[in-house]
Amino acid sequence: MTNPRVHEIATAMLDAVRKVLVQQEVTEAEYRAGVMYMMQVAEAKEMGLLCDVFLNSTIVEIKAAATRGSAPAIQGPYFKEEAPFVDGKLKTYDSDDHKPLLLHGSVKDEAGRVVTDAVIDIWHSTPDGRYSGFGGYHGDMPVDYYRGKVRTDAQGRWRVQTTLPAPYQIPNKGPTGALLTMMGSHTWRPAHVHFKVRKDGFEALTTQYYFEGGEWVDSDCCNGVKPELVMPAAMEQGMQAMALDFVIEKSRA
Ligand code: MBD
Ligand code: FE
Repeated sequence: MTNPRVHEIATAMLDAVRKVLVQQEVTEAEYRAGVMYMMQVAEAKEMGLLCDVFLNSTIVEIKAAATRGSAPAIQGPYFKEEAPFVDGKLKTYDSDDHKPLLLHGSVKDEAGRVVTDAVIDIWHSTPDGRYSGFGGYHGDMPVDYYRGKVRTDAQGRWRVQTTLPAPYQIPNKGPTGALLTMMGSHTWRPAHVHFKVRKDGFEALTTQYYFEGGEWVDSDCCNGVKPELVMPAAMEQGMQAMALDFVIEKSRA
């Protein structure tokens, strides 16, 4: 069955790729190497990573241009829908060498009205740059570590304690890291915390925040940093803290 949207986008993408093949006079050997590369990406289970490293920021730009809510950011490949609700604290390993991080704030709509019962997914890497629930390079951390869901209260406020994430390196033994390196890029992302804010009747907000002065903030290999997403260091109750007031917009039906 014809799907008009897929037809239009897939045709346009193929036209764009063909144009490059012709322009660069790509040889049969180069073409075969490229096909092999894509097979290696699939084999390494890095299709999601590869796409998000190079293309997620463009999708975010499209979305950002149309939103009246908080700045969206790249989701990346490590979101897990099945992350559990948590009571004020994400599960982390005591054996990890880490510093506490307090995250809190509010959720409001475009008119400044409090949004109660919004669900916020929060996820980030371990201090050594791994995500739970993915296996392989990331180890066998259960999916309830370093991620969780919280709800906004009757005042639209939310709060969770966790540990400070560190810069994240794209697995540099894998094909995505290899391509970045061949393209002259490093393979690092600045330390960041991911958020997804959802409430029935509202557009989902997917974003992430960075730490001012953090390593790689000025040269994220995923092009995911915008000034609005870089938070100054703040201390609260003896902990590093980030205060984030999210604005979500009503669904455009
Ligand atoms: C990440 O942790 C991430 O957030 C993105 C966008 C890509 C790769 C790794
Ligand atoms: Fe990430």
